[in-house]
Amino acid sequence: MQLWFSEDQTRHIRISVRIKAVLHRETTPYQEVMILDTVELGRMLVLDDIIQVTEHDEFCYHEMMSHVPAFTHPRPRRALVVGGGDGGCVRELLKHPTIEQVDLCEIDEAVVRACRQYLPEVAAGLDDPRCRILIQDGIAYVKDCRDHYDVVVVDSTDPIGPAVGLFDEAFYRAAARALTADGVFVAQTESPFFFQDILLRARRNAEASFAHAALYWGVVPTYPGGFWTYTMGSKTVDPARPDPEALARRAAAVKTRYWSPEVHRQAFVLPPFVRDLVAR
Ligand code: AG3
Repeated sequence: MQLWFSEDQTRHIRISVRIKAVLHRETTPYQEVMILDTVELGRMLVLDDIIQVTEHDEFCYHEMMSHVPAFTHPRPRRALVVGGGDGGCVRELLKHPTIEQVDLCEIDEAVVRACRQYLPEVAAGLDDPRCRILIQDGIAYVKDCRDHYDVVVVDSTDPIGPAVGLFDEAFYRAAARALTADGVFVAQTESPFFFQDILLRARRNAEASFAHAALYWGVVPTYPGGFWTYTMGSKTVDPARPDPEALARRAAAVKTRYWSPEVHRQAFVLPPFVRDLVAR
């Protein structure tokens, strides 16, 4: 028998992944949480039928979400991850020697629990003494923070359900207030092929809330289109022009498989169709 999981990536395009077993399935007040064991991609976290993490390609996403903002900041000490209950971004941020604290603000404790049990390598950082887990709504949490974090990473789901507000301008402005004077913000902003409206809205929000706004990209094979974007806001440092020497020096302390100083710099070089899209 063949068992397949399919995600509708758009209304007319699907990705299907062959499954060995359903390891966990639970309906929470927020969503359906599933962990599937797949034939080719290792274990996979699926929320409301949308692929969030596979063991085989999660590093592509988590490294770009974490290291690009962390290396943009001159000396990050405190970081906040909004969403990201699997712990992948926490694990990457903790690799930075200057990091003293990473707060994870995840709305659904079931995601954290399932990932700790079934995706221990992704969730590895959650037991680090520098990590604090807050099970609460990230929008409400960020609204009450002032001048506290050096880096804010918004590791959200697609803008459906509880994540909708994370794509609003009010949230971007609140995140800017939660950041210190040279703070850096990043959000995952979907595919430039299929979700241009999401990306453009994030871009406008970042421009309205930060001195510098920049888009960068990376490859995540299991996300729609495979070509993924990240939108950054920064209060002082221009993210698109990192100092190559500083990057190379700091990179020596951080072990990665996707991110490198060269990948970091080229990530801000946009193919003309994306450049033109955001320049509009
Ligand atoms: N964050 C979700 C990225 C969006 C995936 N979208 C999709 N497959 N349609 C992932 C959380 C990982 N920490």
